[in-house]
Amino acid sequence: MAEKLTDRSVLEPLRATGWAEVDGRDAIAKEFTFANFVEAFGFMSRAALWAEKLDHHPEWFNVYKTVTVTLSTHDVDGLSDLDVKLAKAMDKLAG
Ligand code: H2B
Repeated sequence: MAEKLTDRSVLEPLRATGWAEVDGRDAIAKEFTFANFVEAFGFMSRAALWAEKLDHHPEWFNVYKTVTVTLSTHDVDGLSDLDVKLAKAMDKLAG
């Protein structure tokens, strides 16, 4: 079971890669932009495998080569370590 983040300092390195806290909600979001739709969809496919592995799933929205991702843990109604893990995995996948 995921646990709500108590140490918010773990968000600091994510801010540096473009993640930002969402207004009015305990969640983080980032917009990823790729060269084209196939690259964007490839990222989503690879991220989906990570999501399954972590049993933790993104909220996301794709328009052409842009993927907007919001991460939050529904089970704890806020951010947990799983959001940090998935955010880091996504940053790696996006290159
Ligand atoms: N994803 C996210 N983002 N938050 C959750 O609380 C969550 C999830 N819970 N994926 C998982 C699945 C849970 O529903 C299953 C039963 O483990």
